[in-house]
Amino acid sequence: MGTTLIRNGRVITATDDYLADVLMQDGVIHAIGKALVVGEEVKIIDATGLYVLPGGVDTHVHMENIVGPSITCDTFASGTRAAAFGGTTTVVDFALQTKDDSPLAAIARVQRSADPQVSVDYSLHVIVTRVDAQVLCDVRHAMQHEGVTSFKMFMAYPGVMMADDAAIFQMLRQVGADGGMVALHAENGTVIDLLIREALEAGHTSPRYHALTRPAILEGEATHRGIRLAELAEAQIYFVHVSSNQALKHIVTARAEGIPVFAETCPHYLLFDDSVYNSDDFEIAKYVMTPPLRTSDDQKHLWRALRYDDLQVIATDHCPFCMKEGHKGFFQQKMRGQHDFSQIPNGAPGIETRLVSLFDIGVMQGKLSLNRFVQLTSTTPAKLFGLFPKKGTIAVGSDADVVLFDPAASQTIHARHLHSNCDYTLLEGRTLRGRVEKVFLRGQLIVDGEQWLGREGMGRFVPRGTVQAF
Ligand code: DUC
Ligand code: ZN
Ligand code: ZN
Repeated sequence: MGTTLIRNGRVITATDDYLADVLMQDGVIHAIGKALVVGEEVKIIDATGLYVLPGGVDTHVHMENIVGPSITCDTFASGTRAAAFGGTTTVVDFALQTKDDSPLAAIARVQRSADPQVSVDYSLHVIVTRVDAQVLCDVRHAMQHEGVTSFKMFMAYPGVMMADDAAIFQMLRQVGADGGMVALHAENGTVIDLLIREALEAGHTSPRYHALTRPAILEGEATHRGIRLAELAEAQIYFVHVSSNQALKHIVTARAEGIPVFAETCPHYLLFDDSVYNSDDFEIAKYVMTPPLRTSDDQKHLWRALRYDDLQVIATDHCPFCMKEGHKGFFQQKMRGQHDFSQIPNGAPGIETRLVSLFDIGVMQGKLSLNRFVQLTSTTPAKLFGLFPKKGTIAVGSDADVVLFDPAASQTIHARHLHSNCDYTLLEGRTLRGRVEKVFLRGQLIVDGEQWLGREGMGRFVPRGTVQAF
């Protein structure tokens, strides 16, 4: 494997900011220093004027995920290529435990599909839908022998993915004691289902009813319930896709009480608010994600929480479905819900635009420091999900997953220029400051401007350790 020196870049980690040279050798960061002297065989890349960032870690993505009759339109090949172009070099996707199988079978199934396709490193959370003694045994085995240390559970989607409170409590108790993480989708599923049924009975079929039937108070109620279950179980807990102050206020209180509660939000909750739903045009199906977009007041609370560490991660929840049926051969996508909002598959793309959009609206608008930007998008997700310090920082011995980022460049986003299979981006036509120039995965240059140098199958499954939050 070649040796590459990144010369004279501005190295930014969660804690540091300095000019240095970074030497990458054998897939890891070998040395960091001023004016490093190297042999002629070493490839030198001049990074003057560029930020040298640790590769992004996106701990919430969905490739080839089966959601009822739909399947997310990014394969592991297209989705991880899009991730790389966006400066993300590690993703954590999901392995769904179906009704009959075990978490271990779910992991093996997804690995078989992902391994030959991925071009960045990856891991998996298991979605646990059913808990019994055997499942708990398999969960412990996954943690100890498979390097899978996090498990997602749903408080929504009754009859499909929802786990009841006792199942969640059992998982929290065991996984927490073993040092892993239960990640919760917190919404009161049974009340939401009732509201959906009532809306449809009243003839309300337009996508705007997606948001109206998933009110923030039901996210808040479930978040509070999840926290109390974690408190009783004496377990750490992680809330995915926090969108509202109704949820946040319980997280803030619990953290102040010393309960180890952690949470993410997603770029779309920071970029858009619920004013997009003021229409009956089917175009707004693009914004049908769960939870839905909230008010501009909620958005202010999310920013405050990001600044004061009540939210620790910004992950994408990249869950892409095409607007046009048949685009790149994908069917049963957003158009399924043309006459019934409840049939619109929930989710939106975002993996390629995470870093640049947060750099623009966060760093450039003075809401996040550069260090905090790195911490939220790389370091803390790596720590919370047992990937640090292999991933999530620039340090001697860490994987040489490095992004050269140009803060002075800008770009206008168009779906046709992105690398996802999705046929739209929520950021269409928006000009953003900052650009990912080069991306290295374990020392290998995989993105060079617009050029793709990566290869399907070069990404690796990364066994993870326990939570490093304290
Ligand atoms: N939850 C997710 O985390 N992703 C997609 C849909 C959902 O409900
Ligand atoms: Zn969810
Ligand atoms: Zn998700």
